[in-house]
Amino acid sequence: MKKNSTLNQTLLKRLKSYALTAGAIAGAATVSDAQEVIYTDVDPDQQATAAGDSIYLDLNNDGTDDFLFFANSFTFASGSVQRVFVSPLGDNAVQASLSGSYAYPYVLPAGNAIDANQSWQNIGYDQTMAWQTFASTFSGEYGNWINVTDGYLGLRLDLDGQTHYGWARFDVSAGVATLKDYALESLACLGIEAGSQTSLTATSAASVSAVVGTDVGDASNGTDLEIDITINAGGDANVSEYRIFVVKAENASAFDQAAAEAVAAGNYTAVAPTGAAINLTLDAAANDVDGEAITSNRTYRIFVWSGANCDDSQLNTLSAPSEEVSLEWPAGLNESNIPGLSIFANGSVLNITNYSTDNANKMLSVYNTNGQLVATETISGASSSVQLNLASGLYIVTMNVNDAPHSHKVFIQ
Ligand SMILES: [Ca+2]
Ligand SMILES: [Ca+2]
Ligand SMILES: [Ca+2]
Repeated sequence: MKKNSTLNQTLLKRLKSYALTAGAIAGAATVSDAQEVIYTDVDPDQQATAAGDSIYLDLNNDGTDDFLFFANSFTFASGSVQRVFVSPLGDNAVQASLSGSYAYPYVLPAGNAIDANQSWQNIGYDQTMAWQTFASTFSGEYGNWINVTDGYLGLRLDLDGQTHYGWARFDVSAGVATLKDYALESLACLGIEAGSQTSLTATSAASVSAVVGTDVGDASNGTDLEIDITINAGGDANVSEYRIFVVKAENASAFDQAAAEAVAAGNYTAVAPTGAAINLTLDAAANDVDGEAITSNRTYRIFVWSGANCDDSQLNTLSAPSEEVSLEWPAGLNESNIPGLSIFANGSVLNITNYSTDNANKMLSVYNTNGQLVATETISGASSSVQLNLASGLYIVTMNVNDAPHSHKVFIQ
């Protein structure tokens, strides 16, 4: 897509001050979230011809100037100097080489890449496009823009911390700079080709292909949860960071891309892409996406977010959810290995029936879901009833029967 606009009012006012003829003024296009090239034909072309002549370029047509071009040519008794400079304003930058304390903007041919992989300079003062000194004692020239027709200058625009790329087309000759047209890619971070009025294809961050969560411990924190992530066959294309989100199973159906973007740092686990499958257990302090500590006896689903190299949320992706993973406590809960044995709660009374009389006088242990021992009881006979003075909730009762551990979940009321 492309969009045409004319020079904005601010630029035109400045240019009029240099006795240039203003062209027709229409509504100037500004940067939006869309992916499009905003192209502006400078009509008529604008020139800086003599010492002090300036051209202010408002690359995104928002009323704030982004680059200053100026001629600085003069004569003296034994010669003359013809110079054209560019100053990127604010945090903007020009595609240029750096030599000592001088930056020399490149002359790009049509089609040349203008993107994050280039050399960008903002040295805080003038960058030399063209500098020619003609004198009886000395002649010299510096810069890439000496006698150039239809050269493209690569431009990088910072808009509220987001990076945009664009170009401007100039002729430079004999100390005269002529701005002909310019363009800016509206989608942050996406590069542009010199001279092009068509957007490049934006590449979303590759989504991972499979996520599995497994209960591997009984610490009742993040270390119980092992995460296995299968990377797509295409690898980590355009991924700068993965984020592992642990979502309560009951909330998983509502967890979408927008929700993922809003999860606070500290409530996910960040992993750098390496090209390899990812296998890790979470930290003990890991939280779910609601900011609650990961713990036992909860059921979760895991999502993996792929953050794009380009800092633009439109290019981030979110995986499908994992299957449900329940963090059981204790691991290996074994509720059925003793035929006939039954452990159940009736209100606050724990009933144990039909355990082996060979193992009478056994110690029975009661744990809360944090793994803390909260009660012990000695029981005997074929059946027992034990009054427990515990808060209402889920507990784990363990007992050895014929030297085999036996565990059972009970809900005490
Ligand atoms: Ca601007
Ligand atoms: Ca033009
Ligand atoms: Ca567990």
